[in-house]
Amino acid sequence: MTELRHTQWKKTICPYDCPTSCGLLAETDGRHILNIKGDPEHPAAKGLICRKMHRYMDSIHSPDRILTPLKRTGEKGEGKFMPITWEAAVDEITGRWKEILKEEGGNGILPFYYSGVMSVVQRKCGDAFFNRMGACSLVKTLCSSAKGAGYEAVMGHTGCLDPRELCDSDLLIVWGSNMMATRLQAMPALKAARGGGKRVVLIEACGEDMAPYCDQIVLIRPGTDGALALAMMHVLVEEGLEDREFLEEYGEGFPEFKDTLKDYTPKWAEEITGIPSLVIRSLALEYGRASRPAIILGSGPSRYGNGGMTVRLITILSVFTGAWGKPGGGLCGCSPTAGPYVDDALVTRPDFRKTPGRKVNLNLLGNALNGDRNNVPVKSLYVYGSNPVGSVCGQTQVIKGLRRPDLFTVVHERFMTDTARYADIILPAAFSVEQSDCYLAYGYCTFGTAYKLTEPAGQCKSNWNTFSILAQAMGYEEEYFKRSEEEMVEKLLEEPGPGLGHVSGEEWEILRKGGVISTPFADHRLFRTASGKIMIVNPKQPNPMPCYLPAHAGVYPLRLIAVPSQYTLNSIFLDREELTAGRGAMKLMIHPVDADSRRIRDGDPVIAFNELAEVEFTARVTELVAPGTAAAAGIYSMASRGAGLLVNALHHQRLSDIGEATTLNDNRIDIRSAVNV
Ligand SMILES: Nc1nc2c(c(=O)[nH]1)N[C@H]1C(S)=C(S)[C@@H](COP(=O)(O)OP(=O)(O)OC[C@H]3O[C@@H](n4cnc5c(=O)[nH]c(N)nc54)[C@H](O)[C@@H]3O)O[C@H]1N2
Ligand SMILES: Nc1nc2c(c(=O)[nH]1)N[C@H]1C(S)=C(S)[C@@H](COP(=O)(O)OP(=O)(O)OC[C@H]3O[C@@H](n4cnc5c(=O)[nH]c(N)nc54)[C@H](O)[C@@H]3O)O[C@H]1N2
Ligand code: SF4
Ligand SMILES: [Mo]
Repeated sequence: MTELRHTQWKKTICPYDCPTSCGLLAETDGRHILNIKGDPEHPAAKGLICRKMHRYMDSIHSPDRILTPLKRTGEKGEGKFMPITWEAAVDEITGRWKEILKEEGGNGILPFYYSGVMSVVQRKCGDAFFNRMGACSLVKTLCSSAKGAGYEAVMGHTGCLDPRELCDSDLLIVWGSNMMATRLQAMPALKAARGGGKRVVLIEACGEDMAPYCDQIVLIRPGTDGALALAMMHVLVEEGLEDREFLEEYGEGFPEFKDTLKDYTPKWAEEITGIPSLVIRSLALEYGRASRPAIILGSGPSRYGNGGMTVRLITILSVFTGAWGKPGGGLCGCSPTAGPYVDDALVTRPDFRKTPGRKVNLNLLGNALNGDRNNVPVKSLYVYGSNPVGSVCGQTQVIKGLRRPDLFTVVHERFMTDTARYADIILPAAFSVEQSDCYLAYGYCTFGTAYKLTEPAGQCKSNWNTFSILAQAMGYEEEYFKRSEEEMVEKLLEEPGPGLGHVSGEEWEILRKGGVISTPFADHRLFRTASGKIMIVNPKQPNPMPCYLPAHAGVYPLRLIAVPSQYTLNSIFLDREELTAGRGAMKLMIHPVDADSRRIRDGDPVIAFNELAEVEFTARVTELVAPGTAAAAGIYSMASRGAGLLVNALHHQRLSDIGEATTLNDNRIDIRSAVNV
């Protein structure tokens, strides 16, 4: 007789780095997660989840999961380890740190995390520990901080459109976002708009995934979107389609800015962007004649040396016809909420830091590990919620640093990632369903809590619990380190931020039990800047007058960009064979003109090269990538490619104009065929 298992469906939240933070329902018997589906009660996703998360339980119960602390027995990078106890691991880690602190002070120790888990407590709690230690202070700008800085330079803290408002838009411009991969839950709005006779225009450097869902595809030379935005505004002014009253009443510096626009003709922009001037003109006219146009802005165009300025210009374009404040009009894809939901400082505890600490930008990890003009190399690296070998620019420098025999590396991980292979000690990490937390969706006005559903597998521990025992071994006495993660979540809810100002008793009950609530959309005419006005000209910026800045230059002919894959999320989901098989080999998309001139055919092995490295790909020849562009989809694992380098070996360690952000789309390469080589 088979034993009947008593199971229940419980609410939880997807922990990954997506704008939606989808609600999930997990079927559990209290020990295992048996099934996953979308939570139809989630206010934004409404039950729609991506293919990656349908079988989340396969990742949670994967035979490849790391279940005990491990100590390295082979060479760094070789991937040979033996199990040890938590006690031995913690003794060794804190013993080494105490020595380093005595010899070098906190500047010898570098904490490193980014987007593995996108919650409040588990993601950010390490800041409190390393603030207390006085370790290096990590500048966390691996994703979209140039976009954030560019938007803020114009709109301050004004909330942009929540995608649920797009149902009212009368023209949709998808600008540098592969929504099929990264904003799936906003796709129904796009489809409904087209069904209702509205047009959807795509402005992309690589339109492979989105082309079937758009009426017009405008392929643009990477890093030149600022020129397009300026030329569109030139046409709007020429045709009297700008909303002068709105711009003069709510904007600062419009007359001066308008005077600069006369030079930015469509012909001028054609030279820079590769878009025919007639197309620029007709796009501007269509935009100017719409009453409630929405620009859905992705982060792609911001990951350049001119990325902050590009976003400033697109943001100014979004206010130019007075669309903001009309239902569905304006900009979507920046920050939609009307104020923080929780007080991050309760988790990160900046007050624990007694000395400022050496600032290390995580995009410059290679320099931090190898030393540069201003700094000696760090002595210890602690990585959690990140896989920098695959995700950070300058891969060969990162690996060179990680190979240093005198670098003491600890990686808190769930799987044997390319980074974990270089660790001296690996600590086993918990999955989201094995820990408690709160999550704010960065693309929607929603906030939620998710409580532990099962005990962590094996000896895995959450980030919070790991830092608690490390703190104890370091002798840190603060009450903070003695709290449980549930108590921390409770404290955040007890002292909410302004974004939770309107929450009803019923909604508090949802948050206390675990679930997601929706908060009111921002008032898009309440300009939350210092002056209360839109900063068309911003005297605090390095270039107060918005203008065209070129991206980083390079001697090689093709512009290399990174595009997301629908099968993976950065380097997450590499444990799932059905997803990695669906994604296929590491491919580089190029236009037929660039393929033909190099005698490369679709499916050929090719070598991409520049001054930094040579990396092997499979060519995908497509007219849906802009001529002169090479697009690499997704992050792969070196281990699965026979230790071959990844695309980020071709990326320079350079920062954006504002926001100190990654410029991973701003690199030049050439390609040669590897057939018969
Ligand atoms: N399936 C899946 N989902 C994801 C991710 C993933 O890897 N896979 N990543 C997650 C993360 S970390 C993030 S930050 C978000 C990102 O989500 P979004 O911010 O919406 O950005 P992406 O969809 O990554 O799309 C960037 C697009 O910019 C295009 N692009 C690059 N350079 C330029 C340019 O100069 N001009 C123009 N017009 N387009 C350009 C690229 O071709 C790409 O399609 O998605 C998240 N969701
Ligand atoms: N070539 C290329 N480079 C990119 C991108 C790209 O598209 N192409 N995307 C860029 C972007 S937008 C981003 S945001 C970054 C992301 O870069 P990273 O932050 O490095 O993200 P991932 O590569 O997904 O690695 C996250 C790791 O965290 C682990 N993890 C998950 N949950 C937990 C947890 O609770 N605790 C601990 N300790 N670990 C956990 C996962 O197993 C995974 O190995 O990469 C950037 N780099
Ligand atoms: S990975 Fe993104 S789209 Fe998929 S369920 Fe999670 S939040 Fe939603
Ligand atoms: Mo990101």
